[in-house]
Amino acid sequence: RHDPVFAAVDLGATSGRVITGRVGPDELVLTEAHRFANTPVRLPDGLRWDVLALYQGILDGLRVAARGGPVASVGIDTWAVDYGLLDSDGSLLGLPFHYRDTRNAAAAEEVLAHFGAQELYGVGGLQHLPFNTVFQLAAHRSTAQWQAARTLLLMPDLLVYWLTGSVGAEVTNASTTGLFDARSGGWSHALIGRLGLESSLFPALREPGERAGTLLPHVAGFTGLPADTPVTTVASHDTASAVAAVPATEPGFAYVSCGTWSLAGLELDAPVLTEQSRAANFTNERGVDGTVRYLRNIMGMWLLEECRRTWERDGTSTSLASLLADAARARPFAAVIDPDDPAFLAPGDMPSRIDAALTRSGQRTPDGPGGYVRCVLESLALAHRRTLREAAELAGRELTRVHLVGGGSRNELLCQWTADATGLPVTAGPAEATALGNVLLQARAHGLVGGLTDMRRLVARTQELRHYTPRGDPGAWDRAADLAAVVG
Ligand code: LFR
Repeated sequence: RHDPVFAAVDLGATSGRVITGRVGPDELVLTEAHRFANTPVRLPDGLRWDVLALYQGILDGLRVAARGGPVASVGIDTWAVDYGLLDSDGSLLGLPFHYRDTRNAAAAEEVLAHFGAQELYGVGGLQHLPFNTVFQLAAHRSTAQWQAARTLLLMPDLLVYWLTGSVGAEVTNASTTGLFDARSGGWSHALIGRLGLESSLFPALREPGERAGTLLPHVAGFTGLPADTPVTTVASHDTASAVAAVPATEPGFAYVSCGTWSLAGLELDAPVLTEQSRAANFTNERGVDGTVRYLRNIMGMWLLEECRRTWERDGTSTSLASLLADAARARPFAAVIDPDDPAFLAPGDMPSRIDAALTRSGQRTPDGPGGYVRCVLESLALAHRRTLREAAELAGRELTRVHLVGGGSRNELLCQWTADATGLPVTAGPAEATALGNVLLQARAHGLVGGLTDMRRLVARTQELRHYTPRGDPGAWDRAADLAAVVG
């Protein structure tokens, strides 16, 4: 008898995957069934997600998974904040906007002019990011689509709806909208009303572990999965899934979930909604089992990936391995940027924007790709340090270790420099934390694992982790941190 297999659908900003995970008392093995590109499309009215291509990629992936043997259940996670609107027939109205669409900045300003940042923070407890759903809705409201909209579904909920016909709002992702009450763990109908939105747009909440539904007949037919295959609600916000799979075995840990974004912070029992926390721009997103993901979004590997996209376009494409080797040889602390400069948010030529930021702050621009990569990675390590120290202070915690999970954990320079900059030991891995979290939440719903502690122990026992201890000259990082504070 084999241990059961779960299918995790994990959509990221640049690609989507269907991964199967086999779970047993001492087993946690992932296999990639299918990977497909996620290519946003710029239309005259904005940057959109090609949600039909994503959905077809999911169906194709589930078909591959089904050929491999029985699948006990399916779970979906994606990035946060973005949504589709359904009309009264349940049809999708237009293509969901991409959170990097530039229309949001003005809308955010408008909302803040009417509702103080304090009021919003006091309820939702979110870091101010121009793409928080609450701001996107303000931009959307002037459209014809809006008039017809009856239901708002966040990306994973929309895909679950297409697979099952069942409508709901998963809590970890709902907590990124700005319309969710960080204290009560429910929609804030008071705030929704104050903003002039209809409460009926927002479906009933679902907790990770609940069964969302079973496959619609045509989905079962296409994929070859039995029609009674359950779609299980997981922590549908990818970051929440990743945090659930942090292989921490002791308290006092901090985490950095590092992919397109670096999400750096702590797991808490209750939100921190103080004025200091708001001013420091920390978010209180919902984690599994009512935990709070107290963290800050840092721009992350986006900066590096967007540099590489620019170089590729210009025909100077180089492998990641050789770029990292060049970065390792480049001069330390030659240039520091604030990764969270809003100028870096939109897609486009990243090296030029880094040049502009460096010139503005009176620094010299790098003279080759290795220099840019070094600048980005050192700046990210400094941002990890700043963020984790502030989080610990605001939450009144002592930190003993940093767990760096996600694709960025494969980047040895970033891991070592995060250890050096923070002065804390770094445990790196698993790179597939999000998919593991997705699989584990399904396995738990099927009675195969216990609570968070249990899930994390299983990850720690079964996944390959690397350990980094701080080395080098701490004074050099202190001086670089002083410089970063000035350029930020
Ligand atoms: C990471 C992530 C972040 C969220 C950003 C935009 O993939 O989900 O947590 O802030 O994407 O949705």
